[in-house]
Amino acid sequence: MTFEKIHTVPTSQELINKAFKRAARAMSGKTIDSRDSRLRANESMILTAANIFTDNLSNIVRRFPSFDQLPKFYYELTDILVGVEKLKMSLASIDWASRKIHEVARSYVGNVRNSDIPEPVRKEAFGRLASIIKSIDKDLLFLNEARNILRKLPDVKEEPTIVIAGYPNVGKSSFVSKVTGASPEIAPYPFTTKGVTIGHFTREGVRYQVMDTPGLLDRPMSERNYIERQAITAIQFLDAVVMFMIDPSESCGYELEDQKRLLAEIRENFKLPLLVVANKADRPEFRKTEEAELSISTITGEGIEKVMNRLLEMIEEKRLLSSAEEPDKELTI
Ligand SMILES: Nc1nc2c(ncn2[C@@H]2O[C@H](COP(=O)(O)OP(=O)(O)O)[C@@H](O)[C@H]2O)c(=O)[nH]1
Ligand SMILES: [Mg+2]
Repeated sequence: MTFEKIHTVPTSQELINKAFKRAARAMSGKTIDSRDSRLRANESMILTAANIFTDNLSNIVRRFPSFDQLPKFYYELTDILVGVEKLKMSLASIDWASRKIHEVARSYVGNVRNSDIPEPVRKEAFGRLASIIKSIDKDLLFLNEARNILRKLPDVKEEPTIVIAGYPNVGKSSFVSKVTGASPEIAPYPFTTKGVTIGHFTREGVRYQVMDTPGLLDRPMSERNYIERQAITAIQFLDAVVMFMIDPSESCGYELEDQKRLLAEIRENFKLPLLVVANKADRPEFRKTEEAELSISTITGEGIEKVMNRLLEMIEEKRLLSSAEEPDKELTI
């Protein structure tokens, strides 16, 4: 996943300890028996410390993805969760510090060469290097927090996706298992306690993704806070269609009227193609409703093939449409 290779970002104090320890160690065992060897020893301590700093700093920057190249879904989530501009600014500070360290080290190496007693010059150099690192303390802390948040983002592939919506217990999970075979993985998703369930299936060589979003698309929008709505908004940046599942038998525990209201809400606010499917056709209380285009039973399997064909058709139609126009980035719920 995009964010998994971001390692823990060290604090400024950790960086300082590491660099100066290594600089001291580089000197141990060296015989210092002349002015020349003393100069060289101090010079190389400065260079060793500076190299440790710049290596570590450029590794931090390199391991963050370049945000403008992120898939829209991840870009949106990153922006909601930590702020893309703030990330860019902190990474720019790290870059700046790295260049500054290089510059300062070079100039002090010159000073050491021209000095009679090199130790105080080297100590001054270490002081300057340490204060550059301390000046980016907040950026390092922020990047580490960001890293801890971003690495928990779900592993959502850039594959055509079917997002399942509908009240709890209507049969969403049963549907995902039925069409994706093996037990789907559960990926953590921000602002949900249950994460999202993601399964895959392949048709004619194309891999598709089926996503169930417990806690997100299974209750009225009015029950959500701003940040949850943003998390829902990000879903719309996937290459996805929505299957809204209703349970006309009401054995899910929610009245059909409530289910219809949620459907209307999602239809109104969610700018993705939507297919309404009635589940539990095997139950005696099942009755057809005009909202549902198709009926299925995830237990007997009836109707599922038809639903899948229709969903794939919708994905294809969406693809043809969106190649004509770019989706609106300002979508909100
Ligand atoms: N009779 C019947 N029960 C179903 C069907 N699909 C799901 N169920 C049952 O409905 C309950 C909730 O299913 P689940 O897939 O967990 O619903 P979710 O909460 O929407 O994910 C479970 O007890 C399922 O066995 C169906 O087509 N027919
Ligand atoms: Mg479920």
